[in-house]
Amino acid sequence: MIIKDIKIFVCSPGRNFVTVKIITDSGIYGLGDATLNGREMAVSAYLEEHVAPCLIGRDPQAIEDIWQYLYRGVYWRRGAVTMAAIAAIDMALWDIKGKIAEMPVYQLLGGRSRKGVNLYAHANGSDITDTLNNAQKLIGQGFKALRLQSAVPGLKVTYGVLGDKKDYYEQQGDRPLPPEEDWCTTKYFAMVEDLFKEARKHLGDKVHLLHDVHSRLTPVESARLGKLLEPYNLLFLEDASIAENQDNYKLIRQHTTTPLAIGETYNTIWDCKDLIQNQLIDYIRTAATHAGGITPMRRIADFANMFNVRTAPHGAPDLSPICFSAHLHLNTWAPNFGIQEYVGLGNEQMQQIFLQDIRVEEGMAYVSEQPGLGIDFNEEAAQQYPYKRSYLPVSRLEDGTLWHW
Ligand code: EZ4
Ligand code: CO
Repeated sequence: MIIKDIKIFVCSPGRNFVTVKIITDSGIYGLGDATLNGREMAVSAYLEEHVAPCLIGRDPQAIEDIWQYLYRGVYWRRGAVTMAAIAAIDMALWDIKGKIAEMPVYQLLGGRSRKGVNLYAHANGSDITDTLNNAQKLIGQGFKALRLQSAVPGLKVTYGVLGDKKDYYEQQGDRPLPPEEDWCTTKYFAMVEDLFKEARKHLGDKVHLLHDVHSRLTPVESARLGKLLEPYNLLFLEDASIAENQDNYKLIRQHTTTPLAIGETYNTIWDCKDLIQNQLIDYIRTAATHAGGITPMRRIADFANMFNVRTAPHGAPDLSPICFSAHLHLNTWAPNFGIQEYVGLGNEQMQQIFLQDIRVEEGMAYVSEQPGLGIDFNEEAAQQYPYKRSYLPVSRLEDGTLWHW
């Protein structure tokens, strides 16, 4: 069997997705997600111009060799664009291997470790009451873990609080440019403790609560936040501070027992290495699409397992349902899986394009039992929603200083 063709699709059913289809001479094909929010066309060009020509004629079953060929072989290692491209190829090859073996991918990884995949859903609100009302609705739907985000009084917009925007940072008009948001740590601290105090009062002790700081705090501020939130027993505090300097987390860790999670932007195991081996975090949040695919996600999970770190893959709306499927296979297998972020299975247009049979019940997701990843891609439907340029926002302090988004 050889790789006969590789097609790259960029479609925009409400937001942009980059999808790879690897077609073999046997007729079996595989699908992968290469979406890099706000930089979609860079990955698409990388795949089209630099990756696809090298893979035509190769054995699609040599997943490991192809991964090494695209990573080690290229000299220019790592980086978001490169790793998203490798990720999509890797996912598509696992999909193909599963179809050849007539097994779902989780079986190829080592089989089932649990009956289903625990999810956490997002409860966002324009104020604390609104957030808690939304949380109650999700609890009513059966969710047992919730990420709480609430608008910060005095700021124009707050990360994670969508208002009427259903697709997060969807298309920004005819001449899109990155929206500008503002940030003030003092105003945030005035809100955030009350959010969790009220949450425990109204939602009780049983529900798992999580919170995403989106890297807005300095390490010492994160340490203070972790201490402040200890009484409310979070499942984890996500992206409290940036960890380009992984030592930042030593400072945070010294001061708080609130469990820490990070990793949604990480591209390789090297980005996680110090955090994991020094046991500075509790959950590693790498995504298959941004960390190079299923092959390295498996290595990160095994490495993390040695240091009591559990996996909690990123599950934002800019990861396509193909990535979500890949995560369900990884999560069904990984002995140290923790929890999966979940924002639904996509809008109506997405459900016409990405065809899958994932079941979500009582706050758990159940992986497809179809061979491979168990997801299909409707090319005709995708063509109806062509790419539209779109950007993530940038964030500034109130004096205009550019800040972490
Ligand atoms: O801002 O995926 O936990 N989820 C997140 C996301 C990220 C987006 C960036 O593209 O932090 O919403
Ligand atoms: Co996040």
